[in-house]
Amino acid sequence: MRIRQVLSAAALSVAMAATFVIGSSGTASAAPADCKSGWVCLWDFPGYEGAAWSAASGPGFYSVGSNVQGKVSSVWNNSGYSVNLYSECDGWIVLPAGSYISDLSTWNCAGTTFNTWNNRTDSLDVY
Ligand SMILES: [Ca+2]
Repeated sequence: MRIRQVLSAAALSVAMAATFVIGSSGTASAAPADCKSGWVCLWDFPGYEGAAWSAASGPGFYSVGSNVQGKVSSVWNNSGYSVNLYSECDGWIVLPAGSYISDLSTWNCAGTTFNTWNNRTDSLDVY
């Protein structure tokens, strides 16, 4: 007995994960300018590279997006507000309007077993 299977070729369309603001993501020349005016942008990698998440709703308290949860390595505050970054580290990082940090591993994470703020940011306050 022959069992004939007809396999429809599944179209493996890979939906590119829409990375909101980063029009030129993946380029070696990533820069804070990739973060639109009015946005607070967070990236997986240092130097504003990799998966990104942003908040553009103005003042408020936000948890970082799931695509960079536990991953944030660089940040740019291109909003007109001040921003505090929070994590399990003691204290917080204050980002005045227009400021950025290209590598959070250069910031000491006190009060924990973690050495730095790299991949630690889990929420932020825009005010
Ligand atoms: Ca990271």
